[in-house]
Amino acid sequence: MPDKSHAVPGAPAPEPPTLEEPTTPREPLEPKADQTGPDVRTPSGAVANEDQAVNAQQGEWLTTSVGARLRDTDHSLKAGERGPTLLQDHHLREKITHFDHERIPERVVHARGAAAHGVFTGYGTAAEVTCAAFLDKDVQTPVFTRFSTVLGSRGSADTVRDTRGFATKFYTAEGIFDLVGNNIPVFFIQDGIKFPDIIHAGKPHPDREIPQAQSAHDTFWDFVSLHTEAQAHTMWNMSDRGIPRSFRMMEGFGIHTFRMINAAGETSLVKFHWKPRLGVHAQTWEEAQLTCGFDPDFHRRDLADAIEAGAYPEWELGIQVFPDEPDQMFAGIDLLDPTKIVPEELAPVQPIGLLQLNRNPSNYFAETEQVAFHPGNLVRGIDVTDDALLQARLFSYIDTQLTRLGGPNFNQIPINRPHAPVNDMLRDGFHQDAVHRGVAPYRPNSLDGGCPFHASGADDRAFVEAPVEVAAAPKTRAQAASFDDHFSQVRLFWRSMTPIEQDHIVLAYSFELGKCYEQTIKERQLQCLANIDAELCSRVAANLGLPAPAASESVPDADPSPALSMVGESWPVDGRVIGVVTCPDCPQDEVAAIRQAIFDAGMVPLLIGPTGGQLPSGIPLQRSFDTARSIEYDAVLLAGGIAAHADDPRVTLLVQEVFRQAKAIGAWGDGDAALTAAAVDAAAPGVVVGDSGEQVLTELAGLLAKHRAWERVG
Ligand code: HDE
Repeated sequence: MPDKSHAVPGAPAPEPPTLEEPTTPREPLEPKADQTGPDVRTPSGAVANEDQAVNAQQGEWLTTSVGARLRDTDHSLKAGERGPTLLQDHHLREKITHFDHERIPERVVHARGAAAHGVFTGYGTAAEVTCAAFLDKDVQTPVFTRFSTVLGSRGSADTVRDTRGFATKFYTAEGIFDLVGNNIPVFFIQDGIKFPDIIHAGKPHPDREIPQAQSAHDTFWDFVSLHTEAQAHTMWNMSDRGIPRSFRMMEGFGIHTFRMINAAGETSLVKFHWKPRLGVHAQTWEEAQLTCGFDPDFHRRDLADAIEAGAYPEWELGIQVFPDEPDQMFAGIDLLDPTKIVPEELAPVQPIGLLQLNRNPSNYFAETEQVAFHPGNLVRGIDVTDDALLQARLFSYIDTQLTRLGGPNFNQIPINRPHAPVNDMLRDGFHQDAVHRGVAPYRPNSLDGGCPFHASGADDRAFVEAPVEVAAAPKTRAQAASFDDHFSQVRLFWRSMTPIEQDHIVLAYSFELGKCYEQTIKERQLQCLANIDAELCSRVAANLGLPAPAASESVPDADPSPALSMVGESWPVDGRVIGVVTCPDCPQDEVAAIRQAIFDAGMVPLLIGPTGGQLPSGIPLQRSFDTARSIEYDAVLLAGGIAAHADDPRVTLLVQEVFRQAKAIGAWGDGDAALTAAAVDAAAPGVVVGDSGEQVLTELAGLLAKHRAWERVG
C-alpha cells in the first residue's frame, strides 16, 4: 500500500486503481479504513459474527442473485449476433428487474442527509435525574447520527437556507434510544396536526414544482405570516443558524421537553442540547449560494472527509433540568410549547455525555437511507411529555416507514437492529428476516413454556411510563392561553444577536421576501416584524421599498440571552481547510514545510496551482486556478514566489471573494503581490503578511479560531 498518511481525504477506493482493467480474479476489496457498516447482529439483536464482510458481496466471480457463476454480463442472449433478444435470458431479466426497483420513496421531509457511526460515552452526571443505563459513568454506546436538510429532495444542495435535522440512534444495552432533533431549538408549530400545513407551504409550489429546497417563495411566507406561532422558528432560519458552515459546527436540540425518571421513581422535565466542540459557525449567504452550484455536496463531503482525516467531530450532550410541576411551566415559559426556548441563563445546560463520530458508512443506501428513527424509541429512564407536537410524532415515524421501507419489518434492516435481545412476538410481514421458533407467539401461553415473560419494573429493568396525573378535562380542540404569545421570544432572539448577526438577519428577510411575488404577503410579514422589533421592521421594509407599519400588538420584553449569539469566542481549528495558492516557481522547501505544518496543526491543506498535476518537488496539486473557488477554504495562504501569477484574474477572484467573506488571508514573501492585484489592503483585519510562511500560518490559525474577521465587514 502507498503511504497515505498525509493524503487529502476523499479518494474513492482503498487502493489506487491500475491503468488497465484488472483481469486477475480476487476477493472483493475491503472498505476504506475510515468506513464501516452496522454491527453484525441477527434480526433479534444477537451478535452474529465479528466480521462485517459476511453481509457484503462474496467471492471472486460474478454471479446471479442466487449464486450461479456468470460468464458474460455485457451481452444479452440473442438469436444470432444481431438479435432479436430472447425472453429466455434470465440473467438480463433479473439484472434489469432489480435495477428497475432500486429506488425507494425518499423521506417526505429530511430527504437529503448524511450520516456517520460513532460512540457515546456517559459522564454519569445524569444519575440524579435518570436511571437510563447508557448515561452511567464511562458506559460506551455505539451510535449512528444522521444530519439532514428539511425541505429539499434527496438530490438537492446541502447549503440551502433551512433547518438541519440532527438525529442520533443510540444502540444501548437496554434497547434503542432515538434522539430525533434539529439544529434549531424551536419549531414552527405548537401542535403536530399543523405539520402537513407548514411542510406543504415550504415545499415547492404544486403547479410548477419550484423552487427546490427554498423557503424564499410565496407559499412559505403566506403561511408563516398568517400562522404567527411560526415566527420564532422563521427568525432562527433567517439567522446564520440557517446556513451552517458544517454539520460538525452545529448545535442540536431535542426541542420538546422530555421527562426523566430516576432510580427512586422521581421525575424531572428536561430539554436536550448537543454542543459542538468546534463551536457554532455559519457560511456567509454569498458562500452558501455559491456552494449550491460549486459543491452541492459540501456538508456531506466535509463530514466524511473530516472523519477520514481523523478529525473526529464531537458534541457534548447536555440537559436543562426543570422541576416536574403540575403546570409544567418554568420562569413563566410553558414547557409544553415547542415554539419557546428556556434561555440558558435561566437554566444552565448540564453536560451528561460525549458523542464522537469516528467511522463513515460503507454503503449510503444500506445505512444512511435505510436508517429509521422514531421519537418513540425510548429507554428506561426517559419518557415523553404531553407536548402536542411530540405526541403526533409518536404516531408518524413508524407509519412513514411502512411505505418508505416496504413493510412492518424495518427494524430488522441491519442499521436498525437493536443491540439488545428482542423477543417481541411480532410475526411475518414483508421482508421477514428472522426465522422464529416455537408455536405460541401469544401471551399467555403454556405451549412455549410461557415465554416470553413480562419484566418487572425495577428488578428486571423494564421500561416504565412515568405515572403522571392526567387532569380530568373535557375533550377539546383548543390549547392553553400560555401558548398565545408568538412574538416576545422572537424579540428576545433578535436582541440577543450582535450587530453583524442582526445585519445578516435583515438581509435574509429582505432576500426571501424580495423573492415573493405577492405584495400583500410581504406587507403581512412586515406587520409581524413590526410586532417583533421596530428597527428590524424598518430596515427590511426599506430594502423592500415598502413603508414600515407600526406594531399592532403590545409584546412583553424579555431579557436577551447572550448564549444565543455565535460570535465572539475562539474554537479549535481541527479539520479546517486552508487553500494554499502556489506555483512551480515557489521555493519548494517552503511549500513543503507549510503543507506539513498545516497537517501538523490538524487542518487540511488544499494546494492550488496554475494547472493540475504536481509541483516540481512532486507535491500534488489538488486544485488548479480553474477548479479552485473560495467557498472550499476557511482561509487562504498566498505562497512566496507566486508573483508571476499574482494578477491572474482567477487568483484575483479568489482573493476578493475570500476577503468579502471575512475569512483569514495570509501571504508570505512576495505572495502579497496577489493582495495588491486584488486591491486588498494588507493592513485590513484578518489579513496577515510576513516573510516567514510558518509565522504567517500561526497567526492565520489564530484568526481562524474566531471563524471570521467580522471587523472587516462590520
Ligand atoms: Fe419529523 N419526520 N416530524 N420532526 N423529523 C420525519 O420520518 C414528523 C418534527 C425530524 O434522519 C419523517 O423517517 C411529524 C420535529 C428529523 O431519518 C416523518 C412532525 C422535529 C427527521 C416525520 C414532525 C423533527 C424527521 C420523515 C410533527 C425536531 C429525519 C421520514 C408532529 C425535533 C430523521 C421519517 C432521519 C423525519 C414526521 C416534527 C425532526 C414523516 C408528523 C418537531 C431530524 O415521520
